[in-house]
Amino acid sequence: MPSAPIPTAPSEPGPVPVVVDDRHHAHDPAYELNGGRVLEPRREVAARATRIREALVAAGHPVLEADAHDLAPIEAVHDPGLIAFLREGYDAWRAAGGGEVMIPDTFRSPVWARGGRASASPLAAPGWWVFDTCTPLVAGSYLAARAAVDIAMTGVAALRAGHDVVYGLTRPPGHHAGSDYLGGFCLFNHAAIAARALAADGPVAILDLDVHHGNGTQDVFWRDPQVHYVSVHADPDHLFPFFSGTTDEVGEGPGRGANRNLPLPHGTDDEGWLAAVDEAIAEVDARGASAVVVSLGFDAAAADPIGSLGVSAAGFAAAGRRLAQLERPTLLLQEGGYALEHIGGLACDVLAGWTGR
Ligand code: SP5
Ligand code: ZN
Repeated sequence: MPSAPIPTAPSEPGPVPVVVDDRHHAHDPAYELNGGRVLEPRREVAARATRIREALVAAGHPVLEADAHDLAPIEAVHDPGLIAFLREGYDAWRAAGGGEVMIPDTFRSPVWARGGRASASPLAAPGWWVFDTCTPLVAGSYLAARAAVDIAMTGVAALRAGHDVVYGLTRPPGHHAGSDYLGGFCLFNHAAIAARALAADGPVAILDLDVHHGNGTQDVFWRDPQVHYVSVHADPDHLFPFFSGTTDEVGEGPGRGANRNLPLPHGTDDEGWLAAVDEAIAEVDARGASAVVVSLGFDAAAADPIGSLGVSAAGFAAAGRRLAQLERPTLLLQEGGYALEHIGGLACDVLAGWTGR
């Protein structure tokens, strides 16, 4: 544990609404291709959300069902072609002879002339839109992706209605998805969608605590000064997404200076992680965000099977306390976290830290 004094409790401790939507169960591919191997079952499973929900309910937090939203907030972030691919690509792939689980076998590459050209073949579509083999798609993936966005947008509405903090139990995760690509277990980027919606009311910060760099969120707001992206993650020299997440990535044009990456060495524990979280929070505070979206992954935990850092339960509780100290309306959105026996407890720890219990 760090030697910093424990912050004072926020003014209104109490239960935190947890927004849920059971349609996430529709995204349940049998396997993924990970490290050149068939991984069955996958890491990113429905039980993740079930475990977190059960733990939060047991801790006394009330459940709020997500309201349906139209496509407008999704279209404010994602390319129409990507949306159409998620909605229709699987059926077209199957009709063209593709297998039960849609995983690309041919990827476009930026070194091809003009970045390659789109093919008319439905068998090529996943290789155009998806950047890895760990994000298999099935018939229900679109429904689940829409449900996660409904959760995030219901959270936005709850903040506007006056809640100071809301927990959106979004699954699948979103922060690796960019405007016109998806991957890293992520379909629609619900944190980016919520942040863009909130940006209509004033400047927004996205604080990304998932162990992986949120390359998709960074890309969405790369040139956007209205949404400040700050990420604490494992150094991409040793962890996915490998090709993004270094300190020299600061945004461009009007967005220059509104992107901040804080990569950490392999094995960083509570002390180093919380020091980076403090730095991230100080930067969010200094830029004067009127609302904060937290991309909340639990894969920085020492127990996580695919993470590389060593954060403890006490570390997550301390992060919750520090987030509350920002005293900004805050939407917590679930990203990663794969240690099924631990993630429910970690969610409770973050909220216990927030509410000072
Ligand atoms: C949202 C989120 O946490 N996405 C993470 C996606 C990680 N996908 C890549 C996993 C590659 C892991 N290979 C591991 C071999 C380990 N033993
Ligand atoms: Zn992650």
